Amino acid sequence: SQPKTPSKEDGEFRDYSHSEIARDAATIKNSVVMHLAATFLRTPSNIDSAHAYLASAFSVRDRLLQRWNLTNEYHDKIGAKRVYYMSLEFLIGRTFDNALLALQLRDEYANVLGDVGFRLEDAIDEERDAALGNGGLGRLAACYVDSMACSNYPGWGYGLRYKYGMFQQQIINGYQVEAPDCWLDSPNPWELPRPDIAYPVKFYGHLVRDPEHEHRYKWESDVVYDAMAFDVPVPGYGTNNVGNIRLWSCKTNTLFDLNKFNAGDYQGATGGQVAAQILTDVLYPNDNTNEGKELRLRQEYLFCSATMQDILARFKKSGKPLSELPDMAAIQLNDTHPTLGIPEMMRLLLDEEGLKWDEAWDITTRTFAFTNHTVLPEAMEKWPVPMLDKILPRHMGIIYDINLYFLQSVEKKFPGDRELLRSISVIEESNPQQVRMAYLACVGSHKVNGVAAIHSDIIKQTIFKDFVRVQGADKFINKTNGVSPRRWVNECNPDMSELITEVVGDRSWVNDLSKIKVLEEKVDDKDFCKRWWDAKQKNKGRLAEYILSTTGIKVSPNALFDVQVKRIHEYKRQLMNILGVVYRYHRLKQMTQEERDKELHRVVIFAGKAAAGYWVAKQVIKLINSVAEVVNSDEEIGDVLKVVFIPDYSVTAAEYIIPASDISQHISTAGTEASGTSNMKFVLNGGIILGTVDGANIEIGEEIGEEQIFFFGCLAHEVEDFRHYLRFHQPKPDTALQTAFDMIQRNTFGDAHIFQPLIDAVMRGGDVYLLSVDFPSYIEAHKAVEAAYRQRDEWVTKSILSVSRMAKFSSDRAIQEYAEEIWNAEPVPVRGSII
Ligand code: B1N
Repeated sequence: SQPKTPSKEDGEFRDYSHSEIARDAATIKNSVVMHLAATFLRTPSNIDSAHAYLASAFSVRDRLLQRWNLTNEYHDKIGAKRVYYMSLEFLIGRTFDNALLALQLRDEYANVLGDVGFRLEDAIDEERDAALGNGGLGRLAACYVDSMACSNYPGWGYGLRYKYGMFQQQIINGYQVEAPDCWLDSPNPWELPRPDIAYPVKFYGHLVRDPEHEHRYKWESDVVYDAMAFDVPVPGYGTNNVGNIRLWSCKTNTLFDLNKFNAGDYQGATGGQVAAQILTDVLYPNDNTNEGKELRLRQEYLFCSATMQDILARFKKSGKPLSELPDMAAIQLNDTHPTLGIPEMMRLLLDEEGLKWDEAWDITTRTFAFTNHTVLPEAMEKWPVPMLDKILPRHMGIIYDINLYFLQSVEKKFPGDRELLRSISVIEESNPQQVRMAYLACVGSHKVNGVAAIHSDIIKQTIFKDFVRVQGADKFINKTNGVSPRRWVNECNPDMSELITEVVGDRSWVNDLSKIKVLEEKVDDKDFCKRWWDAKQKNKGRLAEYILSTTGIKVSPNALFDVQVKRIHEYKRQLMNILGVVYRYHRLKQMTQEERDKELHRVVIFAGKAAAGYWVAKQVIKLINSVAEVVNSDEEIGDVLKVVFIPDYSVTAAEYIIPASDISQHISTAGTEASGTSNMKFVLNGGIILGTVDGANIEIGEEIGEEQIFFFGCLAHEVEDFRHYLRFHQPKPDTALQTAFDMIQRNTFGDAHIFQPLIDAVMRGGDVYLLSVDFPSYIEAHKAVEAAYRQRDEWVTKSILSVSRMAKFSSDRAIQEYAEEIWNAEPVPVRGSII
């Protein structure tokens, strides 16, 4: 049966506005002063900007937590169906400014801070990023909980509270050096510890079979950790609803061994604590790679077990029978990392609740859905059977049974097809055997989706090909990614947002991006176009200052800003970009000064982290910095070409960089970038894309029109043939690519031998990412960009038209599609007259 959806008519809405904390200046000032004194032992005459930030943040937090309470009480009361977004990563960034805008209290807090002698901007700058994610996948999770809150879905994120987030990147002598991200060193106003909400999580041990029940076991183990909840409120913009991200942290107090301490064994006394704590200490810094480390498996299980116990506990409070769980809860798996949630749910239903296998399996598969985010083979999660069997013996048994029943159903449908059984099995028959987590996630879910149209097609033709045959094509759908217009336009680009607001008539576009369509009417308005251009120039000025302060390099905002910022990965081809820069430098050097003076000035901006163990990616960073050093100090070149590597890319850095781009590069080998999400952010901020026919670039092109985007390179369906050819033949680099290689090999950028492996990967390693194939069209595309940028009026037209046609790429649209087609969940606004 479906949950009853409340409606205005049946009077089930309750108005909570009477309990809202007052919003007047005096009340706000009082609360800030109160926190200064009572939370931080400071007086208004004895503060620094760190405490100005902290006291105002705690004051804002009070308001959020009050709404948080009301939201959840209301959802419980009306029995709303809940959505749980399970992700090992939430790349949240800062919260203060976001919360001020959501609550529409920014001016009020700016005034209060002004009264005590501080600028709001400086207070905002005191906040550390919550960087509990690597890149696109983690940031997507953060945008999705933002959209769920803003669109009034009763949705929660579930994740881990890493003590150390994404590492800090330093650049020393041109090389990346990693330092720990101690983001919890100062108080974090944006989390609420919940010591009363904690669950035991077991590891290792042995099983005792229940003789009475076929699928019921008792799992006995001495290794039990406690996962404790921390709640992170997610402000909904212009709504009373506040969402939540519940993050688990390993509790260690109970693991102190007093007997060992009393016997003088001090290290032994805390050994258990150390072993437990390390579980939630660090985020694995891998993006699109699977390291296969045992600690990671234990992290994943701690996360899944605590989350399943919490979801079941909340459901059971409703008093409904377990068979109704799928009507009350939808669980979305953000890639395979939380897949152990499936066997863990089965274990709880079988062993703890005493359900029969078929009932438990029906409940589980109707509750779970799975999003795949990559087709790169090196990213596919597989766990060795012996490792799983040792750490999670019960789950290994459940996975075997899931697979057994699944394969029996396959055999029934396709009798005697042993090759099919081998290829579709959840267990890979390698030595040792491995559990294929993507297959387990697929078998245990009722829907599987990719993250852009091309990607969803590719997974149906590759990793899930057999599943489409066996389970039907309807199970496999597309949900193109989206980004939050709150953070990625309204917050990061205030000047452009003012212009949009002026044209729309109000700020409602922030929650309904379809409204920006009207911008299109302004393309012929000369004055408006000028102000649009000026807003971009102002953002470029702001970025120029940021570049100066982070790198010491002076760049001119009058140059074309050409940006590639994302994780460093071979498939994303930062190498192709820097080789293009080398070729450009060569051409400039061949020119007379007179010829050079006529060239378009350009600043090429890179930023991004490499996984700590990814050697090739780290060499690419070194090459970029080496080229930058030579080019930037070449007096003949001056401002005609500058190359910048901004260290320590982060959500906050992105908020400076993205609004300031003229063009941005999204140049993955066709078929390798599942979607990309920064491509959407750049265009939404008036930038133009130079990109391959890959991921969401394709749909962006469809929406904004091909005149607004610079495509180049081979197509996804051509890649296999090129790769096959290059396995047996040396690439034939065109003269441009050869020129770039030669310049490097002549030691122009320092000792060439350190870069030789990068050249060898193209020339001797089969050129897997097809640099030699795409380089000529890449150079041509750059020429087209340059010609277009010189026509300023037409450029601004492209920019405005693009933005006006980007509504599809709001994460609100994505969340609505998930809710309607996968979760069967509805918005439940907490009513009131607060806003
Ligand atoms: O997920 C993003 C996409 O926009 C990107 O195209 C895609 O590359 C990214 C293992 C990943 N896919 N897989 C990962 C992250 C961490 C990890 O440990 C894989 N990240 C993506 C959002 O859909």
